Amino acid sequence: MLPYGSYHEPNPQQEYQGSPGEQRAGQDAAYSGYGGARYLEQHWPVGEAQVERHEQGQVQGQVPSHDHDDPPTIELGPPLTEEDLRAAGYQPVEDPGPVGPLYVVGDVHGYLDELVSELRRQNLIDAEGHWSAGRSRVWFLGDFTDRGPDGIGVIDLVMQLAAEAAAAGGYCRALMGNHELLFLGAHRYGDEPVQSTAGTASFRAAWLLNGGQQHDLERLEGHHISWLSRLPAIALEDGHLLLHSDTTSYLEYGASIDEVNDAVHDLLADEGADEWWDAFRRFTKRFAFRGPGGPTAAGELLGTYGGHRVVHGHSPIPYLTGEANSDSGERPYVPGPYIYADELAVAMDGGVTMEGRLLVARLPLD
Ligand SMILES: [Mn+2]
Repeated sequence: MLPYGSYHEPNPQQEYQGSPGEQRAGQDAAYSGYGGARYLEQHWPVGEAQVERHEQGQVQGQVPSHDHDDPPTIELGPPLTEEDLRAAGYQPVEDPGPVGPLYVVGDVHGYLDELVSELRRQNLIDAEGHWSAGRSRVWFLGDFTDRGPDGIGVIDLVMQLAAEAAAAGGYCRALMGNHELLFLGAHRYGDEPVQSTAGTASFRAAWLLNGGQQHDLERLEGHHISWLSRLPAIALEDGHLLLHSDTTSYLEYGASIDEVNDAVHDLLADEGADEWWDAFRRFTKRFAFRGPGGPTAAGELLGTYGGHRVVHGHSPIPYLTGEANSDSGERPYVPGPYIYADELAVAMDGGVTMEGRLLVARLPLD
């Protein structure tokens, strides 16, 4: 377990105490009603006022300390330089080398400034917006465009980071969300009628109804289309099954990760507007892991594709928890990723489009 086998644990996790609305209503604040769900505070860089916990469970000081003698301790977070490793008593490995920590990024939806801010906060990029995370591994969970102001800027940044991360020995990868299908569909099929249970529809009309930004479409270039069209729908990383949407519809495209990803690629390469539309509709479904059947649904995906926990975007946490329906008029309270479905599922869409927040989290969450 070199070199990430020993590090400071973040502060013991705070149980979610409920939104202000829930607290006022006197409801059981720690229980959401969705399969024992709870919030997990972000693994933000440790603030000075926070108490840090030694890995043996001893609480020490108010200020992060590096005075431990044993075992050697490495500061959380990338990048780890060779000096860091040597200082911690490890010999850097030339090749293939240890993999870096794993991060996931929730739905961005064109909110480029918020994305840059969160990546900076996690030390994944530098002040100039370049990859600074060494061998770290970053997965975006899809939905780059629509609703927010600069979808193409987001895609450009992720493509740039993908190249820079690869050069640094890490990676930055992305899943295909339903908005990628919608955006590509609006570009490729425009106003062409498609079969819809709700009557005649078109990709362009649906895209505009779902926050499509004309200036994004006008700036969409061939290299964006090639990159977007090849994004995988599912990935498995360190036991985490990464999906965009909280739906079991992936099962309709294959019984293995490769089958599903190949099926989606083939569909985008070869099929017509109706098949694209059908895929868009399936990957726009949500809330499969919520409620009494949620753990079973999550377990079905995990049993088929592997992993012990599903990590998804797509459904903003305030909708998932029902907080957004409380009509409080207040900004939704999203302290971090949302763990639910008997802890088989983690929601990562912090609802940046509804004044929530864009979430970047290091996995595993505990
Ligand atoms: Mn989505």
